[in-house]
Amino acid sequence: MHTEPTTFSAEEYFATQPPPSTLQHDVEKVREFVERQNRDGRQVVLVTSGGTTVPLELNVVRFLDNFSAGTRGATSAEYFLKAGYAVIFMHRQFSLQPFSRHYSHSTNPFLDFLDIDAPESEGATPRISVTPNKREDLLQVLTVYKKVHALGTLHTLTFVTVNDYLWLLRAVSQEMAILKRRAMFYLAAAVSDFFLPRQKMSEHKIQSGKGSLHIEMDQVPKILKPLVDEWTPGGYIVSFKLETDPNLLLPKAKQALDRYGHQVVIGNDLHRRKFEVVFVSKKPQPALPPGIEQTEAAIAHASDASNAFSEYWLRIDIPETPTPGFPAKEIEEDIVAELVRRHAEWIANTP
Ligand code: PAZ
Repeated sequence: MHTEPTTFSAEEYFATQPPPSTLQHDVEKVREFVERQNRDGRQVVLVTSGGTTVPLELNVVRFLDNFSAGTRGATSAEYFLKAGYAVIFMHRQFSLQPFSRHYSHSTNPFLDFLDIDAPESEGATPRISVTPNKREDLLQVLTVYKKVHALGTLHTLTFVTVNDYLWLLRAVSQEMAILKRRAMFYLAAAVSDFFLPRQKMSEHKIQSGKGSLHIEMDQVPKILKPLVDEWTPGGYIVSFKLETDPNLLLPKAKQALDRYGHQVVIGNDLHRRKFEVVFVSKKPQPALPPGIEQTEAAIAHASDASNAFSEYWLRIDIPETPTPGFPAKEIEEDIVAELVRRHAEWIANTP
């Protein structure tokens, strides 16, 4: 049976797609966290990280996935914590997380840096110690990790499907509205653009007997618009744009800013993302004195793309021999430093 694809508005989406079963519980925990950070006067950043899935069946065996290991989000979360922000880390289940990311099972397995020391006397229990050349790195990570735990400035949440992600994003951003300008949104997750509405999903595993598989997906609603306008109108919103064609990076970033009216788009090319990103934002247009009409020249000036947008390229050198788990320099350190500076300036200058 062929059914026409539907274009969902955000409202229609939430009216027709069911919330994840853990939503209520997750929101209560986020509320407690946000209220505590608000009382303590901290800036809070929501970091989204990892890719969303799109299940093809209700009893899900197969799904489409979006590319992202979670490196950008997990690394950035650490730098935000170091900068004094409280972090809500909303990530794809089992993707990289702050701190433990240094000991990923595939690139730096933790069992490889533990030694078994010979027991001091016969019958004594052998002790475990950290390999001497790994101690300094571990001590540094562990020290910050323990400090963050003692302060209670990191809260983690997980999603798997794009539906989980959308429901959580809406609920968390609504909770963060009380923070007003002190809330930042750092949307680094790779979110599917297409999905299969529940009503069109097969209940059981799709059978292969019919030959080739044809799936028509609907477009995921553009949620940046309600995020900016309704869910958290006071927040500082940074979205990411991933492209594989470098010629599309700037036009797509500018299009997103025009459409959604948020503060920054960070553009990154798939193959260059670890050492090069571009910050795109709208240039503030000079205010006209009261009573003076916009002249045609002023309007033309503002709508000329070269005057309307600012581009700031951030690049780092790539080390020739990176240390697993501990690269010499991470571009996220500079991304976060630049955003922390811009956020502070924006808070100071926005009435
Ligand atoms: O998680 P990762 O470090 O492997 O990749 C990060 C990224 C490329 C997914 C992120 O920087 C990004 O661009 N996120 C937005 C993707 C999008 O355009 O939907």
